[in-house]
Amino acid sequence: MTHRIGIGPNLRKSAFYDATIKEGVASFSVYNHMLIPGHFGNPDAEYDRLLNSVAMWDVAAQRQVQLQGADADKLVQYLTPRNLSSTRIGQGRYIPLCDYDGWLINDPVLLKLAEDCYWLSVADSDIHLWAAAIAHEKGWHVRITEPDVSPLAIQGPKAENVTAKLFGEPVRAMKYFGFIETELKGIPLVLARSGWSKQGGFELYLRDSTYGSTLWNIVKDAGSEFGIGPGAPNDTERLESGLLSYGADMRWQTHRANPFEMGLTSLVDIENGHEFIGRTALVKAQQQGIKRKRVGVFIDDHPEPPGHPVALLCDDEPVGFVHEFAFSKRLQKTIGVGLADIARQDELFIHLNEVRHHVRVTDIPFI
Ligand code: THG
Repeated sequence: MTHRIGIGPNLRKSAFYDATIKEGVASFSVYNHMLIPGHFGNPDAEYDRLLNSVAMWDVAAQRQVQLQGADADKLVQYLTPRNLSSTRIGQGRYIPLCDYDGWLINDPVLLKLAEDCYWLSVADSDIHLWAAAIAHEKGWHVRITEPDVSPLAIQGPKAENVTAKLFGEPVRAMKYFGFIETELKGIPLVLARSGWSKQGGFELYLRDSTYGSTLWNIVKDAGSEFGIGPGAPNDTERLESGLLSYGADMRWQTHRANPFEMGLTSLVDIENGHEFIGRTALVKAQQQGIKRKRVGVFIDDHPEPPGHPVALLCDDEPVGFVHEFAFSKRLQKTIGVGLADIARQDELFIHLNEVRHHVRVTDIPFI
């Protein structure tokens, strides 16, 4: 079944759009109202490339929400349950964001660029509106913008070689989630050791979208001796590695979850008492006991993924969801992630196209 989606002005184009078209992008998805490549025609080869050599991904749809001003630090700390007091300039942090009821609304990477300037590298929800409203209502001095910043990811075991060839040997010593403001042949960038895979790599945050194709080609040329090729955030690898995907694994509109349920308890700092949105609700949730848990699942047979969450059933009663699944080549099994009632994890099933598939719960990460 093939459908076509019209590309109109509501779908923003990435700075790397022209470059990915030239590379033969075969499918797009939509993330933060922007087109994001899904794959380039050979998902199997793209998975192998990520695991064995190096891939380059247009992740410009990971938009930056910039908080700038004298109260930027106050705002960012109020937005997240994670205590940020020890965060230094040049350090990235993975931070959950919750609403007032404790439900996750995003899980960005935070970059501290200056004492009064932060970027939230957001997942797929409109955090700029949320942050701006809160700042305004609080009367805090902080300006919220979406700057012209477009991340390009280099991921895989040879990503370090490519990045060292481009920026010099010292990048090999960069810490995980550390970043620097730099340039490449006059192109302004932030270079970070990060990315949405567990195969290692870097993200180049391009700071001027007019250089999109130029930067793409520079990375492609430097990477050719290491076998670089185009790719995209890889759902199979992320399931194997247990990385969270806001929008897939939880989404405020359709399937809410709190950070305890999603396995982010270590990022919720209730003990040291900083004030943050959702605190009261999370304290209460913790006192009442957490009843659901993020789980890995093995699914019998090799069903076709439906592209949306499916109910997990126990004695024909819904006891949770499977949010996403895929066939893992490394495990030779269909694996997935979901959220399930802690007390009901035996004899589970899902129904797909009127076929019943047995589901077995396991720990994540798979690999
Ligand atoms: N990089 C950048 N921005 C992003 C993402 C990214 N924005 C959207 C999305 N990804 C945000 N979500 C995540 C989810 C997981 C991770 C990063 C961003 C991640 N998690 C590691 C893990 O779970 O093992 C490390 C978490 C930690 O340090 O505690 O990397 O990928 N720029």
